[in-house]
Amino acid sequence: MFDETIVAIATPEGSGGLAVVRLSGADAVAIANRVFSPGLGRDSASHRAVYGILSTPGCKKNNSSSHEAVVDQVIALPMLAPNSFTGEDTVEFYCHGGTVVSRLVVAACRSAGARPATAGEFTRRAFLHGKMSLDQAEAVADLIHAESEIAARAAIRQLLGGLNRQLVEIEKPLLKLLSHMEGGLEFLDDEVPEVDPGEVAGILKKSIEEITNLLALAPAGRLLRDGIQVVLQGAPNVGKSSLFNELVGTDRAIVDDEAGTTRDVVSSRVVRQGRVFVFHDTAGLRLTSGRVENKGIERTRDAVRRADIVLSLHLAGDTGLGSETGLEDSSAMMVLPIVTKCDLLSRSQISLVEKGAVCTSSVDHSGVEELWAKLDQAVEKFELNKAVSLGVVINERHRFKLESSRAELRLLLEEYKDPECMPGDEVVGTLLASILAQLGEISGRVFSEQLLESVFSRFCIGK
Ligand SMILES: Nc1nc2c(ncn2[C@@H]2O[C@H](COP(=O)(O)OP(=O)(O)O)[C@@H](O)[C@H]2O)c(=O)[nH]1
Ligand SMILES: [Mg+2]
Repeated sequence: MFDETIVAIATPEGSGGLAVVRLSGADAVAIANRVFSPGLGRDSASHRAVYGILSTPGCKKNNSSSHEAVVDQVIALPMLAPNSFTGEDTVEFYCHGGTVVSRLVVAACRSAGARPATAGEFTRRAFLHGKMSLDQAEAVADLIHAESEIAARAAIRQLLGGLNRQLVEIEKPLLKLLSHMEGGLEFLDDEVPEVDPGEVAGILKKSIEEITNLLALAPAGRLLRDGIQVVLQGAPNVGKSSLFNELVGTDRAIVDDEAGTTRDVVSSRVVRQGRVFVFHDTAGLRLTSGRVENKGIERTRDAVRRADIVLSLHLAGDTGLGSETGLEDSSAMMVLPIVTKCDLLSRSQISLVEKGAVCTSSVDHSGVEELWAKLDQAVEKFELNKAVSLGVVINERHRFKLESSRAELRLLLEEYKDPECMPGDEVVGTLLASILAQLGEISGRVFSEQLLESVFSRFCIGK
């Protein structure tokens, strides 16, 4: 696979000043020389940019003045192995932007012998050439897709090795223990001293603790990647859609005094102070025989189940705070009580509103800033900053591997609890190898074709 030299546009489609086309592989320089004049030279200097003309191959020398042959004026930048992103010989062409020129540059490179790159293939090659670990490769995708400053900062720190360093620290004593156990099996004549069971238990406990600390950052990882999911919930007509529109700043949801107007979940993203909030307006929960409305209500329950923050709305004058329905099986980390239509209340009635509830009105727009302040406060508790400062963004794949390796570590630790029947080195060795294989898949120290496929297929072409 590495014999092939790949080509793709590395910049987004659309008009822009510049576009970058990247070639990577053993023939990158040779292919570049077939399309680029004056050429990069036989011993092209790495990391030195050269200005010239890019033409369709074959036409370059014989017919360089032909309008049909010339594609663009470009800068070519060779970066030779191993000092490139992929670890292979790479040539980047900086051509004029727009949708046409960069495609013509790719077409010229293909005619000269390159094949189009598949999704994530440049990063996949970088991983396979040992330029980065698998979690760092994932951080490249996180960085590209970051929607907020805080998500971008977390991703760049993970790319610089944040999570990887922690994984290495967890794996080191386990690897040492495994090699000791394996050594013990090879030299049965007592050459290798026995490991003290108490010491083994200590190592296992410490690993469990460190994995637990990483897992505690999993919610922050999800919030950084997907945004903070805020669901508005309450009885029909309480004013959910009106408040949703206030929060997202547009008339996104339909507002009407007819109960049951909102049927589907309407979602909208808001970036505020470098963070992404995703608001979900829902159908009001009530008993109804309407088939479509019931489907909407099912979706509301679903949204509430997956929420990070639920805004639980009550009508001004209603004393039902705290007796909300629909929140029973919510895993939301926070429920904020909101009183709506406060413009309909007198001052004395407002003073009776339960402490902690935010008094809002979509008519005079009051309470919205206070609600934002509460949301900002709530977000502080999710420890996003801790994840950023450690450079640890735990995704679903990492979480799954961390949880399964922790479960196996716990099983192994159980074995050490009974001094009467200590497990043999062989049993411990087998279990340790399995735990290390699970952990190793996070960084890619251990990988299969299937694992790489599932990680890199989510990348875009050109990355
Ligand atoms: N007086 C007053 N009326 C409101 C307020 N918010 C919404 N309404 C009205 O209440 C009705 C239901 O509002 P809507 O946002 O559709 O409620 P939903 O069913 O919970 O989504 C509409 O007629 C709105 O104009 C408010 O803050 N004050
Ligand atoms: Mg509504």
